[in-house]
Amino acid sequence: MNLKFLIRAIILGSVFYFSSCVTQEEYYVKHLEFPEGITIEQKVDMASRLIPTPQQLEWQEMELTAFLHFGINTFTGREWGDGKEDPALFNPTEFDAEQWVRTLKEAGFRMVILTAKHHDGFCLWPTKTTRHSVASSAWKDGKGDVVKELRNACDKYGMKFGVYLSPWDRNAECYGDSPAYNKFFIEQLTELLTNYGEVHEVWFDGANGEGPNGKKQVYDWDAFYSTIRTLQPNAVTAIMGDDVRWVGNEKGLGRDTEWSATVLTPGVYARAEENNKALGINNMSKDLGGRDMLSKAKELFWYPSEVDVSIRPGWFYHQNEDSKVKSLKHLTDIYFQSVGYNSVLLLNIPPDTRGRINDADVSRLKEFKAYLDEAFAENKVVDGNGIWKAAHGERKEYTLQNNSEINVIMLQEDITKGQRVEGVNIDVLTDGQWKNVAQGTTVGYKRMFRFPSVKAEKISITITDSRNDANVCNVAAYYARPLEEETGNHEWNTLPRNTWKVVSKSPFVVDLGTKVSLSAFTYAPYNAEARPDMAFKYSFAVSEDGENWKTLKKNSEFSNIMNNPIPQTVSLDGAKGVKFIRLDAVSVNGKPAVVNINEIGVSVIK
Ligand code: FUL
Repeated sequence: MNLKFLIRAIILGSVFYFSSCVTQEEYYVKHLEFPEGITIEQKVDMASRLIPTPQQLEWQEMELTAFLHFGINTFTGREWGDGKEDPALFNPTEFDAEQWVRTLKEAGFRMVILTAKHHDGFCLWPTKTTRHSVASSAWKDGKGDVVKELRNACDKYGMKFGVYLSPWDRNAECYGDSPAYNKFFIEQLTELLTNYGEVHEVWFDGANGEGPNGKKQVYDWDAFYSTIRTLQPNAVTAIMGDDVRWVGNEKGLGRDTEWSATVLTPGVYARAEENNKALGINNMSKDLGGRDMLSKAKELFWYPSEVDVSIRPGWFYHQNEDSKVKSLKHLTDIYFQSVGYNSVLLLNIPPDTRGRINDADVSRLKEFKAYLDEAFAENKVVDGNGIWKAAHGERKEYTLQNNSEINVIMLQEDITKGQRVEGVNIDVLTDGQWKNVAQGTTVGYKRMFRFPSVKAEKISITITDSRNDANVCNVAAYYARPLEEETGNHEWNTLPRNTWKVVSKSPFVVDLGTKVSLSAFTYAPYNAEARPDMAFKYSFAVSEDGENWKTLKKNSEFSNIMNNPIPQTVSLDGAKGVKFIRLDAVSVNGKPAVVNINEIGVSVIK
């Protein structure tokens, strides 16, 4: 690197030197700006020396973290409350935060993040800022504090603790009056970050709406961030934060090419929109750090991915989802596609109306832990954990224990020296022949490759592409017992569609062909994929003759459907003698939604 660039880099960000007797390497911590006019090779060289902060590193090493969605929605059966709920509804009958933390600790989780306030504005601690909190609930005669009990349980079990505080607040009177609400929000944040010991992660999502005054709230992210930095300097800030990036979906799917050194500008920076638009990227983009991206980018961030997903279809507890807890196979697939894809897994386990983690989730977590313990009990590579400084194209052989059968290979880079591997090839020596079992791109903190089981004597790793010499610090091989998918009955339509006729597309009217009583209807976006034209706000009506309609749901919403496009079942009262159903829906952008017959289901009372 020439002197001009070095001086510039020192001015623009923190730069570290790691000296050895031979060379001096210079590192950029968390962020760097590319000087104008430099070549792609110079950019790649700089990118290879971008490293995490100590907090980001500690966070990455946790691997397994847990979300706890708990609040007023637990008691109303909703996913997004509208803020008009009566606080008296919050009344867990056997609240036990120690049971949460013990369960999660035993399952291998290292941190819990609690929804201290979700979009409905109900606070799980007795805040001074609003009466819409546990203090106005029946629980413990209004003297309870969920945040405090969880904090104490975390201390008891040695668990790290984080908070989710929703900026979007559908209860606060001042929401929409931007300066007033920002002040209110900072007061809430200050209470949480002052009165509950050390906080390791602060999680803000970006949801934003209008307040009662009809105005859109403008958040003061800078002020929120300086509050965090002052009160909890060691906390990482997630999603609408600049330490931890949302992976881009709520399905538990990481990317097989996952750059922690990424060109995506965190959404909290004022320049984010302009920068990301110029690159044509967002959180969902496939490539966030490859050479193509580097060539166009002006700056680079250490902004690693967090995969947030719920163990159940919804984020909050709903009794009718007790039978829909994700299967062990599904959970382990998520594990390999998150932790195994250079991400941290943030798995949501929502406590139930008793205020305990439900037995269905507890037993699944036990199976999950037992499975991982078994799979990772024995590393079959004999000599894999020294540092291998691998030059571009370099190949190295590793010996396996005698008679090894393997189907997982784990690679790790020493990310304190940057993320560098861009291409890797994995071969195994089986029956005296080398056979290719996996090829990949990025490695990062951890990358696991799965392939059909093979008996092998050796494995070989070739770093086919890298940004400067890669620092591979672990090569391991395991046998993870293959799992079969359970066949569950998750049917949400009980009336065969062959009798149905679509009468109108917008609003969407169906003649069911027969007169029935309905207990519920379901909207299930095709392929569980989000589309801009899918339904969001809706009214639902039923009719016997297709002319006289009874509206059963008015101004309702399929909450969070854009982020989590799974089937949403809506219970109905008084739907007897129904031959026609009408869904009058608009999409997120306010235009009439496009609904397909296969996306609608009904539950018929027999
Ligand atoms: C989303 C929210 O809207 C969901 O309800 C949930 O909290 C998820 C983790 O983040 O943005």
